[in-house]
Amino acid sequence: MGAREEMQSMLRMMMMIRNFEETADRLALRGKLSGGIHNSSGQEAVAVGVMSALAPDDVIATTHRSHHHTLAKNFSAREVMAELMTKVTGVSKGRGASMHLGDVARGHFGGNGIVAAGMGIGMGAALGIKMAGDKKVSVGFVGDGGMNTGRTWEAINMAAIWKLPLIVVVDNNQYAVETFINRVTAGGDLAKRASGFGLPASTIDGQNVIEVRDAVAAAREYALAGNGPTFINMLTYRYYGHNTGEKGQYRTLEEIEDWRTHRDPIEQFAARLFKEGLLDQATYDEMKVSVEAEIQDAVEFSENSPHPDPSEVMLNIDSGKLRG
Ligand SMILES: Cc1ncc(C[n+]2csc(CCOP(=O)(O)OP(=O)(O)O)c2C)c(N)n1
Ligand SMILES: [Mg+2]
Repeated sequence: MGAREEMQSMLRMMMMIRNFEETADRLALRGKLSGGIHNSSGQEAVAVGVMSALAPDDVIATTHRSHHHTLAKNFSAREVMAELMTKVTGVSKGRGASMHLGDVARGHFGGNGIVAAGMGIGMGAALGIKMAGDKKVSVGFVGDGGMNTGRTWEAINMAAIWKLPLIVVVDNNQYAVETFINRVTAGGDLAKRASGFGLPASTIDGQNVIEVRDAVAAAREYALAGNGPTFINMLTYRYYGHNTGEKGQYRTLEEIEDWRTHRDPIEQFAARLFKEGLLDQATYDEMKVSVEAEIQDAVEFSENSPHPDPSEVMLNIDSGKLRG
């Protein structure tokens, strides 16, 4: 893929994620999904930047807010939307819904309703990779809220002493439900805290998709060379409430507007591509149209798909096949 094509595909993926999330949230409010969602709008550059630096075989383990990671890992809008509607055509055959979708066979070790549990799973996957002698890495996503929970640091400690190929990505949208991170973080500096475990640790602009991609690419090289884990705190922001319908009375409208206007990851990246001659208006307009069509198709596909047969509810799922 040439540079122009690669950049445009990263931009389009971020646009697709935004449209997907806003559409899914609206559907949830109209009672069309099985429950609500945790909308990742505003955090697209973290997901797309990370996945752009990974190889298809690399694995991820994520959180309750996982659609952006999942779509960026090349799961289709159709199968993610179908999963939100708990349909058999979904990523997890309609068993996982929004918070527990995943497919181990495709390197996705799942979303997780337990804050920071995905980090432990990501560390376990990294241990598995090391024991098998595979040349790949595991990314453990965790939110800022997960930074103040013990299991995160247990996992980081183990990854550090065993030099596991783990990249810890803090999808730091600065709020844990209604709690602003600075109010609950002793010492203030997460990267400094992580560096106490003896691993490279940094804080970067999570709204800059290229900065994210480059930081993860470096961490990946470091891990593949046998040096162990890296910790990257990515500063980002969520535009909507914690979950569907949550009103966000703990922050000001000005704060949200400021991020949307000055630090939107999609608009910043599009402006950069325009400036560098890698994008023209006609192409950008056409991307918006094709993204809208893709999401509308995903909704229609999902609405027309069946729910799993109730007789299969107690069966296990094994690499896409149902067995007793
Ligand atoms: C162990 C545990 N404690 C509390 C909760 C309730 N809870 C769900 S999401 C959340 C906040 C998570 O914040 P963060 O890690 O920053 O992720 P974000 O929602 O911002 O993506 C909390 C406290 C939970 N699901 N699991
Ligand atoms: Mg958060």
